[in-house]
Amino acid sequence: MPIQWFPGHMHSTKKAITERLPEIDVVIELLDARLPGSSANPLLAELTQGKPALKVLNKQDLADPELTALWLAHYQAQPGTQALGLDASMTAPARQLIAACRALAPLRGGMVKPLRVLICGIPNVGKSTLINTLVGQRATKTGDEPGITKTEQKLVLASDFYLYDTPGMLWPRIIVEQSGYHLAASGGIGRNAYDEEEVALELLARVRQRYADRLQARYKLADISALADDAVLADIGRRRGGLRAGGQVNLQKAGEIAINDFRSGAWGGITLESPAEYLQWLAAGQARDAERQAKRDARNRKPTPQRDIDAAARAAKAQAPESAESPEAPEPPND
Ligand SMILES: Nc1nc2c(ncn2[C@@H]2O[C@H](COP(=O)(O)OP(=O)(O)OP(=O)(O)O)[C@@H](O)[C@H]2O)c(=O)[nH]1
Ligand SMILES: [Mg+2]
Repeated sequence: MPIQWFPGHMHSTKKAITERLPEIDVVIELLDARLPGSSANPLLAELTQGKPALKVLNKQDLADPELTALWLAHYQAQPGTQALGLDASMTAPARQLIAACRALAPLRGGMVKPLRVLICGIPNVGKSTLINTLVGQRATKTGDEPGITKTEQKLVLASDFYLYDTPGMLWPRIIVEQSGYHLAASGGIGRNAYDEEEVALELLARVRQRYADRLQARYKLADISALADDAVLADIGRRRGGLRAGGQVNLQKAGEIAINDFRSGAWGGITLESPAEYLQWLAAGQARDAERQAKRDARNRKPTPQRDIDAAARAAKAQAPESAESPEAPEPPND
């Protein structure tokens, strides 16, 4: 079952963004540079369609620079799309966004027509951190868990430049299974919506494909290429004190350790997906989804069982007036 997380406050966020959008000049969508495809919210794409937009691959300090370059090239190649990588806590690069927004809405500016910029993206991606960096003070609350910002907030960057911080939003049905795992591993999904051991196993399976050497170095493991994922997780638990009384490995604890190490960058800069991989998963997810939908439609079209037809006929007969029981069909009228 893919991981899903669309709690009630995200419905309110969707409504708030929909209501705010008509007066927005530029949309900045923050993506997580470690999982750009999986962190791109299709619901936001739908809502903000047609608005001048900037894609920011945030947390690039935690991502693999080579893959970040591939993703930026992927987005830049799309018509009308501008993308850049960022570490939201760094002031100078963040301030480049101000000029980029002004360039996207050249007719706005000045006290009468202030530029209005909406910052949106998945939970915990760094929206509020970026706003604080831009405004130059802790104007909005941040924190290392999803769901810190609860309601939309307007911040004044300059007398003619407004920023709107929004609560993180996901989408009601995540059809790419890998995306659910990547979102959970990176901290975009509430802790109650996934199992740490399962997510850590998926994370290790993914990470070892490109970065097995990093895992080996971090946990002082011998060559892991012949080990199954759960054996690698057990080794991590053993190395890092994820043991139960009696010395048995606590895989849940080992899972937490692995996820936290990934999130804090202890494995070095890691990106979980390339553009080509993500597009492949998306196509497979869409095909599976279409198949499921076709099956559901076929079930709904199932022929009515004979006993139901007979019952309906009996009921109709019981209700019909006497004359309708005449065996002779009425003559068609002559014209
Ligand atoms: N390493 C790194 N950490 C970042 C970056 N941007 C944000 N963070 C951290 O990510 C966590 C989440 O940041 P927030 O700014 O609260 O994220 P948000 O998108 O506003 O989250 P919600 O309000 O919950 O949707 C915090 O611990 C930040 O310090 C970045 O570019 N690099
Ligand atoms: Mg926030």
